[in-house]
Amino acid sequence: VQLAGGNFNVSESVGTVPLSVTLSSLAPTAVTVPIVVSGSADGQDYRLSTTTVTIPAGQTRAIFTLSVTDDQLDELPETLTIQLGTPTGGELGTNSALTVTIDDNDPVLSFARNTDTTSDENGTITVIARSLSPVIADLTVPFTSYGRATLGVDYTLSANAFQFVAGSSTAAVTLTILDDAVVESSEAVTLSLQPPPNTSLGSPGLYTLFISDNDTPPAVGLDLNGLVTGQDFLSPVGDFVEDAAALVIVPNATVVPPGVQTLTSITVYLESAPNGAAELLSAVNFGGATTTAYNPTTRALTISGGSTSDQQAVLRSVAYQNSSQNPMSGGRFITVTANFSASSESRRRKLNITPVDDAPVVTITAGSVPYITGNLPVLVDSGIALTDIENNRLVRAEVTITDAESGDLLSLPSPVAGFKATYAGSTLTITATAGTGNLAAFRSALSRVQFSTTTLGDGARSVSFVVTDTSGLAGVAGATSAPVVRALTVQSPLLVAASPLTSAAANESLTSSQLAPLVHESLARWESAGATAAQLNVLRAATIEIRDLSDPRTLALAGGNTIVVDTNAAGRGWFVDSTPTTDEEFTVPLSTSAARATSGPAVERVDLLTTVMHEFGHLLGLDDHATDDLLGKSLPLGTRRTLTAAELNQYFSHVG
Ligand SMILES: [Ca+2]
Ligand SMILES: [Ca+2]
Ligand SMILES: [Ca+2]
Ligand SMILES: [Ca+2]
Ligand SMILES: [Zn+2]
Repeated sequence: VQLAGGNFNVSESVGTVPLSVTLSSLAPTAVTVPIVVSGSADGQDYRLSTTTVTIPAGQTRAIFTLSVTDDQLDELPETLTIQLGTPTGGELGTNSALTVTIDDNDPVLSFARNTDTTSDENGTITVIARSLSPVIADLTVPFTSYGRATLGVDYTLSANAFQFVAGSSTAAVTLTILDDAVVESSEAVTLSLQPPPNTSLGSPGLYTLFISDNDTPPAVGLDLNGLVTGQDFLSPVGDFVEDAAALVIVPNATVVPPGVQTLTSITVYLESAPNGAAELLSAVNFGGATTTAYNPTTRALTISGGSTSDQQAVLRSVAYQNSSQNPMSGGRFITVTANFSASSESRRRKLNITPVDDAPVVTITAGSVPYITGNLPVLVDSGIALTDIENNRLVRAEVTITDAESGDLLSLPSPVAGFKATYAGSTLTITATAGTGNLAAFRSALSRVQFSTTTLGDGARSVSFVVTDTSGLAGVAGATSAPVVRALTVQSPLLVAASPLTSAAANESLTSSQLAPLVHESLARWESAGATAAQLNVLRAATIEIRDLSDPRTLALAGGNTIVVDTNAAGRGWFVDSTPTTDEEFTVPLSTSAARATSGPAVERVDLLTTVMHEFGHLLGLDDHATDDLLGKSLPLGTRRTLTAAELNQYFSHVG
């Protein structure tokens, strides 16, 4: 008795396998033999039809069956050794055992879905493969792809196989769809799983992705930016922002003559141009197509000549420009008309215009403003001008002394109706009490800004003006003007030379009747020294005030055509010469034009004649001198200085 056949392999899906026990020769009685099973497979993996095989008398073969269980577990191969036991009625042959290896057929592999459709020609799709049960070891499952969509042209794949990780039951591959500009029909790609050995293919084993084209064929007729409804103007093509480069209006326009017609010309028409000649259309000629220059009267340009595609190319280049610095905001409508041989089509587009706030401009008067320390405040620039292209209201003006000294002050004479002014840190800030003010009102306020200082010493100041507007645009901050600078020159007044105060003079107060003869004599002396008729007219027109100047050394000063003389010569007392035409009180000559008194009332007082003559020099445009002549910066007590013809010539040779 022995087994028929040797060792063999079966798949787990094989079902039932017949096995034979044979006799070497006919036996007179039935032969019975037991079957003993061993191996790694257990009762859950197979079933034998019997445990004892009986070969009836008169036969040499008996069949029993091995049924293999097809489970869904991913397993290693399992073995099953069938061993014949000791027979009854026969002897055991040489082939008494065989081994069956059960090869696993799991996992069962499939796609998670069998199809997807994209409505757009871009994006990525994650394709999932799955196994019915978790894989027991890392598993690579290749696939093939085919279809009208072309790998590398219409799509790419992240891998050419699904990689299952041990313990998992899904794996993914990313399919990336490539967008082209070709008008084409829907295309499909199909992936086909290729299960490796000892796995099996489930359902679905194929996955198909349908890729819809997103490129639309040009409509017949005129199409602006893919919108053929005639309502194109409802979606503005874009914003033209003030100062921007020309904006191309219909970069994707298409023109296709209907039927057998041909394209004659294309007209582009700007429906309104509230900014007049600042607004225009332009185009770039292409191929055989040319453009008439934009006509500001008809507000149109016409494209003609060349092929349809030439004219289409020119149409696509049409651009809108607005060079106004104060463009009217809102929309501009543009009509494009394609004139075909037997019909025409028009479409409208809309542009939005966005203005930009330009800063106001401050214009200052040329030249500098003279100021004598201690004098009344001087207007910094009564001729200041303000402009703003949008004529915006202003919120603020700032006037700053950029090189201020400690005694400096900027102010508005109070009150300037409608404005507040605060001087802090060398800056006078002027705001409208109503929050904003118009240009004219701010100009008026700025024209009244005045400067003064108590700081002695010749020098200069720079006064900077800036103003800020309101922009006039919701949510947009205003713009600030570029600073402009008005120059000031600051000069010291005539000072008394260092000297003690005279108590007797403290209560004196010069009168105009005392002053008048000395003014007359000053004029006569300038005339005799050679002043011109024009200069003498300036001096005759001068106003001479007597005022209590607060500085403890200031005797007098000149500004504009006014001379101010201190009431009591800075506390030293004036010497009012009762014989002004002669200098007999001053006996000691100091130079050809100066002398000192050594006795009499002139000695401890300041000479009023010298002081008036000095200030006359300023009215004629002369500056102080560092020397001890008539134009010297300070005047000692008891000293008279007059003027020679030679000195007058020398003074004006410097002035030029
Ligand atoms: Ca299995
Ligand atoms: Ca395409
Ligand atoms: Ca502007
Ligand atoms: Ca402005
Ligand atoms: Zn002076």
